[in-house]
Amino acid sequence: MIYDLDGSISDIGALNFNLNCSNFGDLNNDNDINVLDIINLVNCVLHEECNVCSDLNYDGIYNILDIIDLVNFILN
Ligand SMILES: [Ca+2]
Ligand SMILES: [Ca+2]
Repeated sequence: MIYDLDGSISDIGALNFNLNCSNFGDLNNDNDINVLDIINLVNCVLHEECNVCSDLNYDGIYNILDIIDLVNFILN
């Protein structure tokens, strides 16, 4: 299932561009972008419980590509 930030469930197939995702890549909201956020993203992808801010490449899908984007962002 995919949830919006407010806990509601997104319509399947709906692209949800949420401009409130101010902390790009900071998925656990601790104001730091590090390996913990990667773990957070991996878990949400595996369990299909990602919120809209986890779609780092804005393609509407939560998968390995978003994880790669986050890893690259941290390494850079
Ligand atoms: Ca974080
Ligand atoms: Ca994506």
